[in-house]
Amino acid sequence: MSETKIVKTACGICGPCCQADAYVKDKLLVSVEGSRNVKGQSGGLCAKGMAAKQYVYNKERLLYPMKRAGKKGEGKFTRITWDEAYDIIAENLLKVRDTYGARSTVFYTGYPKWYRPALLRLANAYGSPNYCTESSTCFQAAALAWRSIYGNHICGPDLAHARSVLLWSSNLYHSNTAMSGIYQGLKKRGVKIIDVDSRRTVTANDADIHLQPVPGTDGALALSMAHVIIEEGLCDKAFIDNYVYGFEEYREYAGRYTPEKAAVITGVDAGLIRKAARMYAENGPSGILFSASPIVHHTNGVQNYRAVFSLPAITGNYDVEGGNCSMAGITSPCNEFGKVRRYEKEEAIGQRDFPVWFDLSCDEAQCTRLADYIMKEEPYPVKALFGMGLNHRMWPQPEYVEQALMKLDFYVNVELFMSDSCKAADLVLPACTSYEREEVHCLKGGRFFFSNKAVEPLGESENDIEVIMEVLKRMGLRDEVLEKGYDNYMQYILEPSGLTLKELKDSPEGLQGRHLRMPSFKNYEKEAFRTPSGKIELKSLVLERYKDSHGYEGLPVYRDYRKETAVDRKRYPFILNTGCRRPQYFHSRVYRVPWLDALQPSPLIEMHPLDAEKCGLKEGDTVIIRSPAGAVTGMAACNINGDPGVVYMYHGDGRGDANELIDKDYLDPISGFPGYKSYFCNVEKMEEQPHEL
Ligand SMILES: Nc1nc2c(c(=O)[nH]1)N[C@H]1C(S)=C(S)[C@@H](COP(=O)(O)OP(=O)(O)OC[C@H]3O[C@@H](n4cnc5c(=O)[nH]c(N)nc54)[C@H](O)[C@@H]3O)O[C@H]1N2
Ligand SMILES: Nc1nc2c(c(=O)[nH]1)N[C@H]1C(S)=C(S)[C@@H](COP(=O)(O)OP(=O)(O)OC[C@H]3O[C@@H](n4cnc5c(=O)[nH]c(N)nc54)[C@H](O)[C@@H]3O)O[C@H]1N2
Ligand code: SF4
Ligand SMILES: [Mo]
Repeated sequence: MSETKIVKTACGICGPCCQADAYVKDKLLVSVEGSRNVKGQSGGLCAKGMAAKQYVYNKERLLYPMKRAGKKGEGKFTRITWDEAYDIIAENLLKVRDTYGARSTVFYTGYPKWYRPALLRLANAYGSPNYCTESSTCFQAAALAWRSIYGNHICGPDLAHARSVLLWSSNLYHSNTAMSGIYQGLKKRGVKIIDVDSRRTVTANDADIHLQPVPGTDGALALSMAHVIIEEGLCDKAFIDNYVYGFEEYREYAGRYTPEKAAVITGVDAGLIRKAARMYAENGPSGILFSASPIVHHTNGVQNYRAVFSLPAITGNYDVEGGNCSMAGITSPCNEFGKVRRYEKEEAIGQRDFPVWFDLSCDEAQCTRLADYIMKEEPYPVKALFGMGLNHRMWPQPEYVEQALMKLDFYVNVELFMSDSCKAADLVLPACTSYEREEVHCLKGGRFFFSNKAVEPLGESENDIEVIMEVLKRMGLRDEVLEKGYDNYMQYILEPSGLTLKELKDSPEGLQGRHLRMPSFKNYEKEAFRTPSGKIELKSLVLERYKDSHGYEGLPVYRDYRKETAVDRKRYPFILNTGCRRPQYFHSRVYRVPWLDALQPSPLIEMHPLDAEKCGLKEGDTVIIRSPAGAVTGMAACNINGDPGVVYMYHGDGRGDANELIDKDYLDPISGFPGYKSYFCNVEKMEEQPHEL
């Protein structure tokens, strides 16, 4: 019997990576807890993190490389060696490149973020413009909305100095454990909080003002706030005169959205809209805390967020202390993200459909329509897919995506688990968790942290970046960073900070980077905005380029999906909002974890009690939910969190997949993001086995 040792490591179950202490005995992980005294971390882990043991030692973990043995999709595999696996990959990917050209191979990753720059390097070395990620449905549309106005990377709020915070919209207690602590700090400091959320949440409960719009009507709400600010003379006239382009047309357009009109569209009381607008404009400096997803998961998502992001421009809350700033806090330079550019010499998939995505330099291709591109061979044949953490259930109509995956000449998925998406693959390769690898983390405030390997990788599972490095080598491709091995890769990340890997490894609590970048404000006084006009564009000249070809508008125009979608509302009376985060789940990945799965017996269909009564339902009933795209079963959960007329359901659950209800063509025409949060449905009690499921 050996002693229990504590290893300083990290939980990577949801991505941001909380520092964790792993208790290891006889080479096995026996328990985990959050590292104490870490800045910005409460000390505890969340429910998912606490279930780490069942995640690492899950019975669905992939342990060996495996090759398809049966028909595509049948799920039959035989074990092979890594050597054989690499040979198969090199042979197939080189064959596709020779026959169809490099662009016919897509390099794709799902939500996992930590190995992304290495995967991009591999795609570049191969010569494919098609480096794609799950960000074709997450964050990038918000970033695009911001960039179309200000021309730079999306700016977060300077929370340390803000007097008001406009939280539009994020349920921090459920989706961002680390931020929820900071949010509590704001409250203690007496910062005024306006939360815009279509439901009454724990986060909304702490706000001074809660605006509760009908999902997807946020653009109208933001325009009416702008209307109040302009009408009441609360805007920053000097800032607008000097730095803003298109203000007159914007003013005229926002003028049409009186709070009374917005109240009809959004369901928010006109008086409350006025109060919120005054608080944001008068109790400054004010920062907008935004989210990666709920506002842009609508068919008018980009324009709705553009309306929200226009507010700093008219109030001067841009790049000032306490506002939304290009650099609000201390950072340390590192080479982890954003230092490699995507290969752009060839047309990427998505480029014809969503040109602004590419003009505003999203460093990845837009792949929401990937299944269509594969099935229809448009704009050119896509024949191979090198996937890492690919989960087809994250997309609308997943069964169609699955069919497309099976049409490929060659599809490999590097995964932790034998997921449904692996079953469609020709080859599956086992990755390891954060507890089984070493990693350098760049943290907020210019800090770095080294997470140790707590236990040896299970079976023959491997660190994803080492897999990428070997694939590069086997294809005879060159990349100056990937060629030099994993230790060198970690040193490369650290290089700009002035730290060495050795000293970081020797500092279990982490280290402050030696080269720090200090906050800087009002950068616009020194350099022009990186927009076509050189100013902040309330009327976007980039969007206007595509007015005739794609119908894009330069102003943040509000369009109402309830009027514009051709759906029989008598048949589908409810708005369907899928994917609001639940604290115990993380997309598709932890349903297989018994402790977490036990918290919810089947997919919940959340409805207002008044709607449930109308449908003759009660809490706990087994129900069938239908949309024009499909039908799934679940369990009715009646609560007053949302308003009547809206049904909420989480996604990623193979037992009842919300994405089977979303039409694959129901997309925002600017960003390509699916309208996950405003489609249409009805709900019925399930009396007997449905025939058409
Ligand atoms: N209906 C609906 N659909 C949605 C959303 C919604 O709100 N509603 N949200 C969208 C958004 S915002 C996002 S971000 C996407 C997320 O969508 P996904 O990419 O599906 O996210 P996950 O299920 O977390 O992760 C994908 C896979 O990565 C694997 N994985 C985890 N860690 C590693 C690792 O270190 N290495 C490797 N190789 N694999 C790993 C997991 O086992 C999992 O199978 O879903 C989108 N889909
Ligand atoms: N536990 C857990 N945490 C997660 C994730 C997870 O799957 N599980 N996923 C991660 C990922 S990939 C992402 S993108 C983030 C997202 O994190 P959040 O931004 O917090 O995402 P949501 O919970 O989907 O939406 C936030 C709030 O927006 C409200 N909402 C929904 N639709 C609308 C709308 O149209 N208008 C307005 N005003 N409000 C609306 C919902 O009621 C919800 O309370 O979470 C991350 N964190
Ligand atoms: S928030 Fe939870 S799941 Fe995510 S890294 Fe931290 S402990 Fe792990
Ligand atoms: Mo996301």
